Amino acid sequence: MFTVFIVGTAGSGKTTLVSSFADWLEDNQYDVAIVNLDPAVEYVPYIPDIDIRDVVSARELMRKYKLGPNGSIIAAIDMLAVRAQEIKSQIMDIGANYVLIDTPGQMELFAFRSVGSVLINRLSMDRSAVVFVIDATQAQTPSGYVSSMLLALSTQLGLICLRLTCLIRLIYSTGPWLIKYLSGVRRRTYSGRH
Ligand SMILES: Nc1nc2c(ncn2[C@@H]2O[C@H](COP(=O)(O)OP(=O)(O)OP(=O)(O)O)[C@@H](O)[C@H]2O)c(=O)[nH]1
Ligand SMILES: [Mg+2]
Repeated sequence: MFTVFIVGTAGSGKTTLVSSFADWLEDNQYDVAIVNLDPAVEYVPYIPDIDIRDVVSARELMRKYKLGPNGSIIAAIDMLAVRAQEIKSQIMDIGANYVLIDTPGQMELFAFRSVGSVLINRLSMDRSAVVFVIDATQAQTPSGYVSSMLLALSTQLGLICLRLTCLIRLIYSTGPWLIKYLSGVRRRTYSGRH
């Protein structure tokens, strides 16, 4: 089982990539499951096999604890991290070869807070990858490109035992390229960083 976490800044194209990559995998006879880890999303263009909104809703947390939109997502992810084993068991029960995991665009979760990496590390199977999506329009200027790469680097620093790549979104049909990259990801054999 291969878990692929799709992370990136708000609106960079994570959900679209999950959807189009899942379609491509299915069209090419790969077994795929989708997990939505965004507790605040209203609409997704795919049918998730596991949807975190069934466990915790950011909207409900906003009402209950009088939080703002960002605070409620952070609170929701904190709650999910505690229940990560339960979610991992559900993922394992599906038994798909590829599990694509859509994440919220609040990058502080993965770049600056430990909970993001804790959640990713707890949900990772024997083979895992994190794909960092960068909005192409953000990367058009040198300063935009460098700051996006630094954000990707700061995300990578918090992740143990996972490889991370950066993908600049330009086209929808990234399937062949992505599967080639993923096939090069080694099995996890030790608990150090690489
Ligand atoms: N032209 C173009 N538009 C894209 C591409 N990927 C996504 N979009 C558009 O960009 C917008 C945001 O895409 P999403 O996939 O929702 O982005 P996201 O990163 O999941 O957003 P959040 O979950 O809110 O952080 C949508 O209108 C998409 O149709 C792409 O590769 N090319
Ligand atoms: Mg999204």
